[in-house]
Parts: sequence; C-alpha cells; structure tokens
Amino acid sequence: MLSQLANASALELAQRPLRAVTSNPARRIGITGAPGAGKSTLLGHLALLRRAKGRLGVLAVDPSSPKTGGAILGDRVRMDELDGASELYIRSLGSRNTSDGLADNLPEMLDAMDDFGFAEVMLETVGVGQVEYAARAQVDTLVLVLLPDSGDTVQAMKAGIMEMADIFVVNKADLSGAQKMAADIQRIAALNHHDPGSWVPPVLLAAASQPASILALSEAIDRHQAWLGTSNRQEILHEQRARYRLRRLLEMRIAQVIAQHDAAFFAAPLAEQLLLTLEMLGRVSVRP
Ligand SMILES: Nc1nc2c(ncn2[C@@H]2O[C@H](COP(=O)(O)OP(=O)(O)O)[C@@H](O)[C@H]2O)c(=O)[nH]1
Ligand SMILES: [Mg+2]
Repeated sequence: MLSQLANASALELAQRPLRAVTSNPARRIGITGAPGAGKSTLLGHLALLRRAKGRLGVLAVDPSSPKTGGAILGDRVRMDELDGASELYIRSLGSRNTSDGLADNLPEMLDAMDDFGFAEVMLETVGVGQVEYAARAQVDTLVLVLLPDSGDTVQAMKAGIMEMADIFVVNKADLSGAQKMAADIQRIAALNHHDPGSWVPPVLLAAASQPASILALSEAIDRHQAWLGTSNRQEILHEQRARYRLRRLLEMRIAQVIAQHDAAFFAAPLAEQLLLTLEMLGRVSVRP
C-alpha cells in the first residue's frame, strides 16, 4: 500500500480525500543539510537506536540517490543491517518534478504512515533553499546537519534555515574545527530565541564513530518532542501542513487544466489565446 502511494501519480493522489489530523500521528523527525554532510549515516545510526520506540519509517528524499541499492543510509550502516526488523520501513523517493523539490506525494505518504500506525517517521531531505520551507512544515522536529569548516553555515543563514532548525548538529566532529563551529552556531542560535518558554535549539557535536554523540542527539530529539507537547507549536505545524496540502492540490489541478489543452490552443495567435483564456476563466464574457 505504501509502495503504491510512493508510485502513484499526482492526479491519483489528488483524488485521495482531504482529511483532518489523525488522533495518533507518528512523530516526524526531519534530517536536513547539504549533500555529503553525513545525514544518511546519522539517520542509519539513529534508526538502530530509535526503532526500539515502535514502528519506524525512514524516508529519504534525494534526487541524486538511486532508487535501489544498499547505500541509502550511507555506507556505515548497510540497508541489510536495518532490514531485518520488520518494524522498519525504508524508502528512497526521487524528488520528481515539484517546484519545491519535495517528492510529489510526500505529504500523502506521511499521512498514510499515520494511518498505518507508525510511531515515528524520519525524513532525510537535501538542504538546499526552497526544499527547507516545504520540508519544515512536514516534520515536527527539524535537525540541521552542518559540517565543520565549510560554507554550510553561511549558506544556511542566507536561506533562513538557521531560524527553522530545532536542533543543530555539527557532524563529522572527528574532523578539526568542529568545536569552534559549534560555538559560533551557539551564538547565532541564541540570538533568535529569547522569548521565555521558547525552545532554544541545542547545538550538538556528532560523529559516526562516537555512539555517545548519536545517543545525545536522539535524546535531544526526545526533549524537543516533549516540549512540543507543552506548546502550541504542534497546532501551528498541523495548520501549515494542511495549507501546504491544499495549495498543492490547486497546483495539480492547474497542471491538469493545462495538460488538457491541445497544441493548437497554445499555437493560436496571442490575441485569440488571450480571449480564450479569459473566457475559460469566466472572468469576462467576451463573445456575444
Ligand atoms: N569523517 C567522518 N566522515 C563521515 C561521518 N559520517 C559520515 N561520513 C562520511 O561522509 C560521506 C557522506 O555521508 P552520507 O551519510 O552519505 O551523507 P549525506 O549526503 O548527507 O547523506 C560518506 O563517505 C560517509 O562515510 C563522520 O562522522 N565522520
Ligand atoms: Mg544521504
């Protein structure tokens, strides 16, 4: 069923009914960052830790990742190591053709995972520009993975991602420069969050070779999830999700309308095409 969803066309999905928030939604954890930041590796280690908390889904939205092959979760944790657990569902989604770089049917897949009783879904997205805005509303907890000594931070600040992250990870902390980088981010993060009761994003160091660092990240995720339960943030996120979904339904409908016109319509003289379009939109009646 989930595989069917992943392969369904936008039109098929548009016919799925809109629905209210489920009573028992899965926890949604997003892991984002530049290509090569170590997201998949981190996610693999987190999955091994967190699958004990109930049925776990892992989705990777990566236009560059092959649909099959063993390295979806990085080369440190092989797929077969994770696959033994039937309570674990792993899927790589291409980003296909949505303008924001998310997989066409991601929101619906996530909804379906709620229905299927997943306790948690972890979502990997490649952190570039617009994807973040779309991904942000799809998850409850967003983890931004940065590398020591790279242009990542500058890029992330420009794109406004720093304000969106709930947890910062300076990854590959076995490389030099990680401590300084973490201190820099700590300063920036503290500037953005000064309301009492607001969540101050922790800045963590992590390395695949240091299990304690992965455990600390997992615990930070739990703390953020617990905090969500005490704030109105979850409600706001659910509303953003619903708005995003409606907007995409409209986009799909518009694409469908365009696809229904034959080549002759688009080849018609401009003035004629304009009249036909206005007529179609029903704004004006141009013909007697
Ligand atoms: N030195 C070091 N390399 C790492 C670490 N984690 C991952 N890598 C390597 O970084 C590369 C990219 O990792 P991957 O998880 O595929 O990154 P992604 O593109 O963000 O998903 C791989 O060659 C990993 O082996 C780490 O903690 N330290
Ligand atoms: Mg990856």
